[in-house]
Order: sequence, then C-alpha cells, then structure tokens
Amino acid sequence: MQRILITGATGQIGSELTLALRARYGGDQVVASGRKRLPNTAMKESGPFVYLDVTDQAALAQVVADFHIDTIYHLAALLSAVAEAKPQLAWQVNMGGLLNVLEVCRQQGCALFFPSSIGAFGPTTPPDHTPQVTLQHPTTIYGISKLSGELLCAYYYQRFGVDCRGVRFPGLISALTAPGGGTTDYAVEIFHAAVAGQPYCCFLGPDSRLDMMYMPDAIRAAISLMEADADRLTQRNAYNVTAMNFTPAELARAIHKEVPGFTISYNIDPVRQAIADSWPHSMDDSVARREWEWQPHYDLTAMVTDMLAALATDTTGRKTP
Ligand code: AKB
Repeated sequence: MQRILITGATGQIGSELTLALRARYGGDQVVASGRKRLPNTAMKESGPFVYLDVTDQAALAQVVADFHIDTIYHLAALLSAVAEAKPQLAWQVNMGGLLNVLEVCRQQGCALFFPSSIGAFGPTTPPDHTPQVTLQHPTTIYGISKLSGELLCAYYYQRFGVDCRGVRFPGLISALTAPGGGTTDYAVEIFHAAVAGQPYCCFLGPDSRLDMMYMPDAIRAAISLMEADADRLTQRNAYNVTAMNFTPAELARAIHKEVPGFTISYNIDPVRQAIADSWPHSMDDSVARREWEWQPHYDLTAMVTDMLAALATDTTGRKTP
C-alpha cells in the first residue's frame, strides 16, 4: 500500500489532488502538508495534515520517516507572476525545496511527482505543437526554476535511481481553489465574475493564446503517470500534457453563450503579458498519449459548462475524476 506525502497541498492542484488520492488509496494513506494556508474542512476531515516548509530539509525528512512515506507529490512552489515579483524567494522555494525533496527521496527511497509547466519553454521554443524535446530557453525565473527542476529530477533518476516522474502542465482551471499568482489565473477569475453577474477586466490581451487544462484532467494526469508502467517511460524529466488552447476573447465568447449578459474588457498587465507571450500556444502531447495513455476528458465547451455549474452550486461537492 502506498503512503503518500503531498507538499503544497492547500494550493490549487493540491486541494483537489489530496481528495482524489484519498478517495483512491484511503484517507490515512495520504498526508497533506502546507506552510501557510489553512486546510479546508474536506482536507482536514479526510486524513492527516501537517504544517511543513519544504525549505526545511530536516523537518521534511522527519515527516517522511514518521509517516513511512514512499511517494511524494511535490507541489509547493511560487507561480510565475509572484515569482517574477520575488525572484530570489522563487529560487529558494522552487529549487531549494525541490533539492530537499529529492535528497529525502534518495535517502528514504521515495518516488516523486514533480509538476513542470509550459513556463519551462521560452520565446525561442516553437510555439505551435511544441514538441516533447525541443529548444528550452525560458526567460522568467519561474521557467528557469521549472526547467532546472526537470533536469535535476532527470539527474536524480539517472544518478541515484530515484523514480522521478513529471508533466509540463498548461494553465490549470479549477472551481475549487484559486490559483494565486500565475499568468493563466485570468481563466479562473473570469468564471467568478461571470457567475457573480459582473463584467471581467482581463490582464492579458484578447489574442493571447495559451494551452489550458481543467483540473479533473490534471489530477488524472498526475495519478496516471505515477501509476504507469515504469518500463514504458522514456521522459523522466517531464511529459507535455494539454487539453485545449484558447485566447481570452474565445473564452469570453464561450462563457457568453451560457451567460448572455457577460462582458469582458482588457487592461493589460505588461509583466504577465510578457510572460504569456514567451509561452507556447499549444503543446504536442503525443508522447504522453503513447507511453501512458494520457487523454483529456474536457474540451473548452465541456470545461465551461462544468465550471459554471460548479461555481453556481456547491463547489465543495464536486465529483473527483
Ligand atoms: C502560471 O501561470 O504560473 C501557472 C503555469 C502555467 O505554470 N499556471
């Protein structure tokens, strides 16, 4: 039986991943951890929660030993826009935290899931159908930390045999938890405005096309990869995974079909626009599809319908994948 630790469990991915893993493996088997945000009621009541700062290696090692952990989903990280505002802190948390996690994995024999991002690509990467293996020269501190993280995970796999697996997530959209500090956050904020009957002012321009994914698909991607047959995996740094791509104008039109009074305007934030402009429009995820049967379930229409319904009712009662 797996004993799992999730770092950054109170964040956007962790809030849903914790509940999905507990539903799959049992509440006591999945230890959620976080540094700042309080766990929500569902997380508190469904299994153990510990306060943990991933930059404290001794505390991390202690939690892993105490709970007999054999698999870590390491989600604690600063997102792109916050990282750009605090680059030194971003390096300390994103890279220092990952190195600590990798060391504990090496010392205590744990497998590791590490989420990389479209941010690991840069302006010189082919933006359309971005290949699995291609030029990666990110220009943001977030992207540099994600690319370095991919390489460090691959190194720990080759050098020490740590079972590291990862994906490059696109922008993630969730009804349950706000993202907090990313460049793709507009794609979540817009739904909250629409459901509240308010107009939305977008910080990216109308034509900024980015890869996106609905959270239930992201959760399935993480769990499927960790359960995949190791012999079939050729990419130990990170698999491209995607589900859809759209611009703010296209997303607003899709919402408008279901919320006829909804309107969008634009007030471009130059920092986040520059970050978005450096990222791919659409990744080629055929390698993930081939090697571990990755397949998204939600396209733009299905995601919009589900998001609006989830936000209009009780989001805490949503189905898990
Ligand atoms: C962000 O915008 O920083 C993240 C990401 C795409 O990695 N959502």
